[in-house]
Order: sequence, then structure tokens, then C-alpha cells
Amino acid sequence: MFPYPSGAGLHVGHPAGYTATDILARLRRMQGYNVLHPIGWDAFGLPAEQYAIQTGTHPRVTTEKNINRFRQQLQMLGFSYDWDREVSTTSPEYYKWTQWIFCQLFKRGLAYQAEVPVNWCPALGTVLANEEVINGKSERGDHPVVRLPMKQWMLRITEYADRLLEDLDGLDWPDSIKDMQRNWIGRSQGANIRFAVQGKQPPHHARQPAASALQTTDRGAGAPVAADACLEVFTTRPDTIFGATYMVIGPEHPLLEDLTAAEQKSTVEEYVQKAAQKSELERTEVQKVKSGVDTGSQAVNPATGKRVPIWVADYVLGNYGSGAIMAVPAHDTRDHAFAQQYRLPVLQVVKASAAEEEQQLPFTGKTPSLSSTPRGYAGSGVAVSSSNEACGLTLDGLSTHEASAAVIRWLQEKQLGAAQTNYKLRDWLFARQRYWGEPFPIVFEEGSEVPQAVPESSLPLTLPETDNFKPSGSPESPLANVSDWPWNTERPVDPEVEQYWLPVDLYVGGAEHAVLHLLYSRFWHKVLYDIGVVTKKEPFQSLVSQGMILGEASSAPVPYPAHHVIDFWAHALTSAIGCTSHAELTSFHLQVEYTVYRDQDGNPVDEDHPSATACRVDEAEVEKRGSGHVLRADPSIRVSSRAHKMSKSRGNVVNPDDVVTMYGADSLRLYEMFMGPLRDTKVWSTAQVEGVHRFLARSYRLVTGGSVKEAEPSKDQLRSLHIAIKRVTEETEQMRFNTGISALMEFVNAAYKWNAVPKAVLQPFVLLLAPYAPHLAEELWQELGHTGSLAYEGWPAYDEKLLTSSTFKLPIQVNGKLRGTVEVAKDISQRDAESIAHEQEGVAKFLDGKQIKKTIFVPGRILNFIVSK
Ligand code: ANZ
Repeated sequence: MFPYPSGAGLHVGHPAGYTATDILARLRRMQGYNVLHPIGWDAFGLPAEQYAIQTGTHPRVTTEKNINRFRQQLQMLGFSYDWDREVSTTSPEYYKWTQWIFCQLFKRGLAYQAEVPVNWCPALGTVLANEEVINGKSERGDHPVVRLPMKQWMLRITEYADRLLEDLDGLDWPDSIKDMQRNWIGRSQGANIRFAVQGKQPPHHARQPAASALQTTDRGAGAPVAADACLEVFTTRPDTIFGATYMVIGPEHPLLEDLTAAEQKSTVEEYVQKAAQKSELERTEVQKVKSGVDTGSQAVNPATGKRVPIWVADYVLGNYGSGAIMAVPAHDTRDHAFAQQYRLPVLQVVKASAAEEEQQLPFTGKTPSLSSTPRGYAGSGVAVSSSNEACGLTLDGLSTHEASAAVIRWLQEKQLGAAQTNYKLRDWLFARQRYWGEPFPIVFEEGSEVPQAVPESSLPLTLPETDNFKPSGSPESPLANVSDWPWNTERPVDPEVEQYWLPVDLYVGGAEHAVLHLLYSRFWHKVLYDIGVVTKKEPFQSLVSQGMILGEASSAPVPYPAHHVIDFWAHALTSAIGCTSHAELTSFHLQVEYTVYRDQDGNPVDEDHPSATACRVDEAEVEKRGSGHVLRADPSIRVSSRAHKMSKSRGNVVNPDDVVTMYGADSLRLYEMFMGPLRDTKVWSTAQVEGVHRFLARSYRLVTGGSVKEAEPSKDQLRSLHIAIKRVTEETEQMRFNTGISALMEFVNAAYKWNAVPKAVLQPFVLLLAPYAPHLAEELWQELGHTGSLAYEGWPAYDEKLLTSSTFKLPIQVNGKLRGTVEVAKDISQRDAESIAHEQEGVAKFLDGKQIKKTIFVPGRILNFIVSK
């Protein structure tokens, strides 16, 4: 994934993914593949523009500076990118095609304008992104923010919901990310049900189609009602209809005003205003205390024929389903909390079967004081108290699945509703009221409100040169101030090139993009597929998301398993490896939080104890014990230590430049790959950088230390090499880079035991090292007498026959007792084995003067003499 070139420069999290693709790119090149390893900058965006507004520096200047810094840092780490293809989303040559694609979307009705609420901050004179609004105030300056409807460009991603869902199955992506996309698309199957509304008379002008709903009187259960005479709800649990004891409409529901009884008018209005300040997340959080007010109107539950009150509450969202629900407090967690709070009736209509009860714990109310209310159960089970012969609906005894189907059939028959599939996915709000982004390639004719796509020959529509990129003072884009637009000309994707390269074989990036970039890009690509620009349905066949690197913890595990412990040789380092002193490292010592957990009586307890409260303790009070920590004053009390995400505010950010200065680029690459599996979350430890650094130094000395000979390698030496080739190849191909490095280390350990190191064995080793530590490997390659680069040398192949040793330790027994072992060729004959056995002192002792009655020889396994006593 291309980075956003922030002002802070590269973070140690970046090289984790970038080293991984670089290792693979280098391996595949050496294996003879044609590799395209691209890089670019996702460089439009808010921070550069915010900075511009504060300092007056044009965003282009800041962005260019940041890109240059990022490029320099990536080059310093030796990533083998195809720099000829470097792209920046801010260059007109690039966004020409973004615009071209936008025009195609527009022509197909997939891009449209709609009135959508934006966060308008009058004091700052700008529209804010959701992340910039905290509790209804601007993050910067703490000014009030209002939600204001404005015309925005939207992309109709919802049209692709089913395909985005179904095509996930064929992708080689982490299951967690596929699941996140599935949840985000959120396909829910259920029913729409119409409830007849009672009470208040409608206004004569009948603004809303449903206004006539308000004229209906109680018709009794199951009575058909005209579609416009009611309040429609969406439910995924039609089986629970008998338990619907009240209804809720969202504050933005178009019928709210008409439904509100005169005496409730001011209460409802006040409530709606408050709700408008809240974000969707705040409104729907399950943990949050629910709020709402009674509208004073009532509806009729079509199954029971009973009147139920209609409330307005902000836990019901205006833009999902029909914006109204039937509330079933006995079986829905949110409804349950709400009913408890406002003392609304709770009616159980589903009984958990024994097996289901075990699987899913019933939920309890959040307010213990109201515990007299029945407990709720959100799972499936068997319908109870759910029959009404009069209306022709008898559900008792049916499973949740059967009852739902029965209700849907009944709804259709009575014309009260129908099966319905809904999606959580919304259309993609594509507009930002900003200067620093690619302009929309749309024109409006003088005096017309009708948008038209700019002719393709006129693309790109470049961002106008202006110093006036500040907010215009109205919710419009600063571009509204600009009247002068230059034009330009050119083709999007070469079909031959597309055929050759796509889909991307491997895409690596952080999991935080799971449902934004990774979903949008799939949609965008599918549109390109539909219009014939690309021939593959999906852009990224295989996806790997690298784990996050957390700040240093002092309780980090020992870097190597015992057999890897590397001796402390003098630091004879080359410029390729860099140079360091321990003192320099202290600035890296980063904070870890130490915590003791206690129960309400102050007794120390485990972290997951139900009444555990966390008490922070100072590092000085803590002592290391084994793999964990204890309190110095009372070592029987355990202390948890926890590392954190690197952040400026915690002061635990590690700067890759510093690591490179101290240890060299190869050490940073190798360390980030050696930390653990690529996909895992890992904790930074500078002490471990030192460890891989020593390994590189040993490798260097192995090649340059004077013990390299033109000698013929021994069988043992060949065996070490071929084991290394096999393991490094397999582990690297499988992206298990940490174990690949272990294999390299094992080879070096073995080689240090040899008196002379044959060049024929070292040469392939240097090639194996190259993808991981390219700088050092290139230098060693030259040390071995080569001139050019090794980047395109053939990847070493292993010989299966050489993997196993040709000798083995033959156990020699006398009368079944082991009397000696001797190293012999695997294919040794019985005769040779016997004569060697006789030469062994320990064996001969037991054979001398005895009569050998029988000799048992299992080739390659054992030799046993049976002698008379
Ligand atoms: C009655 C019911 C009974 C429900 C029950 C659930 C459990 P998903 O799975 O997310 O699609 N709902 C419907 N529209 C809503 C809206 N606009 N805002 C908030 N909640 C809404 O959930 C669908 C369920 O969420 C629906 O099914 C409805 O509550 C609620 F035992 O209806 B249910």
C-alpha cells in the first residue's frame, strides 16, 4: 500500500510491510520472474491543507517536501522499487485518470449528487471531517459544529453490494479482513412490516404520503391496511412480532412531526435538536444509556391487535431500514435497555432451547435497580406466547427460523409486509469541501444545475493555481473562489500490460484499511471491469496485512532460542553495517505501563478477575521475575507490563533513521523481519536489533575473515548449505521471514565450526542472504571476486540427495546390550560393519573368547552379536 507522506517521515511500522514485499521481489527476480514492485504517494489530504491554512505554505510545497523525505528514507532502506513508475496522486498525469474514471461512473449513474449532512463549523468557516468533530465541537478550537445538508458527490457502491460480498470467497485474503468486509456490507435478511397508526389527525395538506395513516382507527389484528396508512418497520426477527410492545422512530423520520401529539410537541422538538449533535457511533453504541421521548401517538401490533406507544429515540437511525422499528425488549438488547429505562412492558416470546442457551448467554439489563424486569434473550429458540387464532397466526412451538418464515407468509397474505434484504453499506460520500484534492471533472452550463462530464480529451482538469486555498467562509469548497481552469490531454490502461500484470499477486498493508480503501478499491475496480478497462474481477488476489509494531516493553522475550546465542566478538564493523555504542541507545528506552490489579478489598487479583481494578505502579517499584514482573516490596504480587502503540504523546516512537544510523539499513530490515511472523503484532526491542546486527557482522567476518578457501566442500558442509537453501527458499516463499532468517543463522553457526570455509559453499549463502540484507550481500559478493550486482544472479537450488547425511551412528550391541557406536556409511555392508565392530575396544571386550552364535544386522539401523555366555 502506498504511504501517505506525512510530515513526521517514515515510521518503523512502514518498513515492516515494505521489507516483506522487497524480500519477495528480490527472491522472485533471482528465481527468474519478471517482478513489478511499485511505489507511490497517496498525497492529497487534510493534514497538508490544515498546515497550509495555519502557516500559509501552499500544500503542494509541504507535500513535495514530505514526499522527498519519504523517498529518501525508502531508498536508504534499499527497497528495490521500480522508481520509473513512481506515482503521486497529486500529479495531474495521475489524477487525470482518477477524473476519467469519475466521468465513467458519472455517465453510468454511479456518481450522483445528493443532499447529505456535513459537519459545518461556522467559527472556522469550514466543513470538518468526522474525525475532526468531538462531542459536537471542532477538535481545533472547540467551536460548535452543526450538521448541515449540502449537495455532495456520492458513489453508488451499494449497487455492487452483492458482488462485493460474493467475490470475497475467491480471494486469498485473511479471514479477519474478509469478515470485516462482510459485516460492513452487512446484508440482513428479514421483513418489512406495516403497523397501522392511531391517534393524531393529519394536517390537511398531507405533506407526507403516509399522512393518511393517521386517520386509521383500530381495525383489529391482521386487518389489511393500505401501504400509505402506516408506519413501516424493518426487522430481522419477524418471529418476535408478538413481543413488540412499543415502536420507535428515529429523530429524522419524515412522519415524526405528523405523529407528534400536540402536548408532546416541545419535548419532541427539543429531543430532536439534541440528537442532531450526536454522531452515529455515539447513537448506536450498545453500552450507551438510551434516551428517547414518547410521541403521544400509538400504533396497532398487527399480530396481537393491541395498541403500542410510538416513541422517538436516537438509537434508531434514519438511514437504515425504514428508520423505524418494532421494539421487542425481551429479545433485543437495545430495546431491553430502553424498556427498562422507561418502564415499558417486556414480553417473552422466544424460549431458548437447552443447546442454544449454552451457546449464547442471555443478556441482562444494564440497570441493576430494575432487575425485577424479566431477563432478555437475544438468541434463537422456540416461539412461545405467540399465537392468535383470530388473526390466523399460530407460532407457538415453531423454531425461530420456521416462525420467521410463517410470519413472512402471513404478512404477504394479509398485505401487511414482505420479505426484505437490507444492507449496512451506504453509498460512498466522495466529496470533500477542500482545495487539496483532485477537482471533479464536471461542468455546469451557465445558469444550469445539470452537471455534465468534462470531455475526455480535456482531462486532466488540473487543480488551479491559487494562493487562496483557505476556506471560502461558506460550506462550499475553496475552489468556488477560482474561475480560471487550465486544460490538458491523453489513455488509461494498456490492455496488453493489464493482461500481463493484473491482478496484483500480493498486496501488503495494514489491517486498518480493511473496510475503507480495501472495499472502495474493489468497487472502483469492478466498475472498470464492467466497462471493459480491466479483465479481472478483483484487483488484489492475495492480501497480507502486517501486524502493528508496538512501543518497546522491557519484558520483551530473549531474542534467540538457546542454540542461536551469538558470541560477543569484537565489533569489527564495516561501513555497510554501521557503527554504534551502547550509550546512544538510552534514548530508545521507552515507557512501559506497569499495573497491579486489585479487587474491591484491595487484595491483589488476576487481570481478568471480575472486580479487578487497575492500579498503576512506578517502574522503580517493579522487579523482573522470570518472564514477568513482581512488586519489589512484595514479590508475591504480580505486575502486568504492557507495551503500547507508538505515538508522539506516549513518547515511545522509534525513528527508523536513528536505527539506520546506529546499525545500518540491513539491520533494520532484518530485525523487523526477525521480530516474529509478519502478520503478528510485535513489540519493538532495540536490544534485539543489536542481536541481528551481530549476526550480520558474523556473516561479514565469515566471508572476509581469511578462512575462505578454494577447497572442495565436504559432504557435511554441502549438507549444511543445502539445508539452508531448502529452508530459506521455502520459508521466504511462504512469507515466514523470521524462520528464514533463523535458517541463515544456523548456517553461519555451523560454518564457524569449520577450519576452512570453501568458497563454493559461501557463494550460494551470500545469494540466500541477499533478499534480506541486500547491502551487505552485494558487498560480500564483490569480496568473493564478482564485479556486477547479484540482484539478477540465479537463486540457488538444493539437491535433495545432499540434505541427509551419508553416514550415521551405528549402534553395536552384544546380547542386546549397547556396547558402542561408530560413525559409518549409511550403505555399509554387513561384512564391513562386523569388521569395524571388532576394532572397537568397547565391543571387542565382550566378544573376545566368546563364540558368536548369531549376528543380526539391520542395514542402516543396528548390529547385534548374540554370543554364548
Ligand atoms: C425486532 C427485533 C426483535 C429485532 C429482536 C432484533 C431482535 P441488523 O441485523 O443490523 O440488520 N433496526 C431496524 N432498523 C433500525 C434502524 N433504522 N435503527 C436501529 N435499529 C434498527 O438489525 C436489524 C434489527 O435492528 C431489526 O430487527 C430492528 O430490530 C433493528 F428480537 O426488529 B429488530
